[in-house]
Amino acid sequence: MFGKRQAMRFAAASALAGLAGPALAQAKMVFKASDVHPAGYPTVAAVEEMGTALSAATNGRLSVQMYASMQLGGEKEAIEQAQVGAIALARVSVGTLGPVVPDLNVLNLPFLFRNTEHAQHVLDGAIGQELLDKVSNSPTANMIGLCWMDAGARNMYDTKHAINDIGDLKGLKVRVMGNPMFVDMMNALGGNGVAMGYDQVFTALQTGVVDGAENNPPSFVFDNHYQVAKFYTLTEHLIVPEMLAFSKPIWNKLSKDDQALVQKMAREAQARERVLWNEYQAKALAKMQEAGIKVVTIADKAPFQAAVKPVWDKYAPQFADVIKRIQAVQ
Ligand code: GTR
Repeated sequence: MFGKRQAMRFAAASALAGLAGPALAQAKMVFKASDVHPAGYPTVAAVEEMGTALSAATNGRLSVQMYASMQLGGEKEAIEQAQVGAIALARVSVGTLGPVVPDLNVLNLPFLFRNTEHAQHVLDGAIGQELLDKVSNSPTANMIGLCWMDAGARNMYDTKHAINDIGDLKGLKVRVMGNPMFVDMMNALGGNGVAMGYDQVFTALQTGVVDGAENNPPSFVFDNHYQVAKFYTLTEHLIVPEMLAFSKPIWNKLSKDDQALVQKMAREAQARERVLWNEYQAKALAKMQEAGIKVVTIADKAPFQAAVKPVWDKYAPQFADVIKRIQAVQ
């Protein structure tokens, strides 16, 4: 048994050990990273390159181990693992993050951005930083918002028939990301929204559990959904960015210098991902042509925009100020 004095000494020593955090942080650390996409996908490649750069800058003390292709589960799992410190880096969609940090849901409003360039300008500016900070400062998220990653615009696809106008969505069961906003959106568009993790989408399309889904061309092609869904319609109803989030429990073990280094390299990864994204988007579209996917262009999106009005009525008022600022960005 400890005497009282020994116990006090023990407590003091423990406190000192706590203060010695930065010294301990000089230890070698391997940051586990999770991504639902396969090797070569822009987000995967950008985070791997970030790891190589970190390793070079620290003589191998800090590095990244990428677990791609949903090896560690879907995005909900990635968030949970980052929250408890089981992984360091979760590259996830803001669609999945919205329920965790509700301030982000402004970005999940359909037809919020005029186009992908508009979204980039918003995310590269003050609003983008504020929203990253909302994650870092959230008392419950337990993550640091490091940077954004582009994901282009999302379009409808299905196994049944071409969607030439909004009426063609009627009755289609369409998978959406796990966020009630998207179920409401799909229902407002005339389909039946089914929320589901990304890890289940391919099988659900293949077995007919759903008739369709919606995503950007690189996800549609490089996650193989195009092998089962042959109709792709350029509705561009959502421009939802992705985030590279860092586990707060692991972040708190890093020295201030290492935190600054990780942050700087994440910014570089954001820029790099954008370049890779443009290349991959072009590759995906070419592969769709080759595979004989029927790509439908929607000349007039007005009926789609009008249909999602109930979604705006329900979710937009709480974001009125930031929406005004977003719309003002050129
Ligand atoms: C992709 C995105 C993933 C995931 C997926 C989905 O475009 O890159 O992060 O969110 O969509 O639909 O769940």
